[in-house]
Amino acid sequence: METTLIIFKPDAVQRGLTGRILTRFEDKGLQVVGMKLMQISQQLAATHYEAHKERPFYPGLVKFMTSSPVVVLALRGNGAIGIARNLMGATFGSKAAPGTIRGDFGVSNSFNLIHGSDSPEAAERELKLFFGPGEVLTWPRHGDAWIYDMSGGKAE
Ligand code: 3AN
Repeated sequence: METTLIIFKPDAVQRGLTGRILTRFEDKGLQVVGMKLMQISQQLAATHYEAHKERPFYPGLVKFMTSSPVVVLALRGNGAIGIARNLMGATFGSKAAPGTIRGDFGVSNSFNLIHGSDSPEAAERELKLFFGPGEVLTWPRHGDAWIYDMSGGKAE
């Protein structure tokens, strides 16, 4: 099982899309194992986006991400990182395919609604940045027996 870090960015929260975007992930079968509303500090944004520090869009990105509350989630499932990225769609709203979150809910390139970890290493690092000890839970989900084929002894 993988766990990925998802952020509903300020535009998603301000536009009242939190519930509709969360539903996409729940409908797919990913399990919510962490969730909170928070305001990202300058320092946290700088750490989270340190790989983009030299990019021209970096100052605007940090300003945007710290401008208003976000919802952060830890989502768990088999292949959760790739599944979440596919549900999100391409980085730019103008290019993202219909049926994806970015493709269906936005047209902007910089206000692109959502962040999702792009690798297991990134997920591990980002989950630690946004969730403290005890904030990501392991809980048995009633429906798992019908979301996964468990007949072989593991989730398929
Ligand atoms: P993704 O979020 O699809 O993984 P990345 O990792 O390439 O995209 O970029 C991280 C974030 O930086 C994006 N979510 C987006 O908000 C922002 N970003 C990337 N490229 C640009 C750009 N050319 N102009 C404005 N913002 C950008």
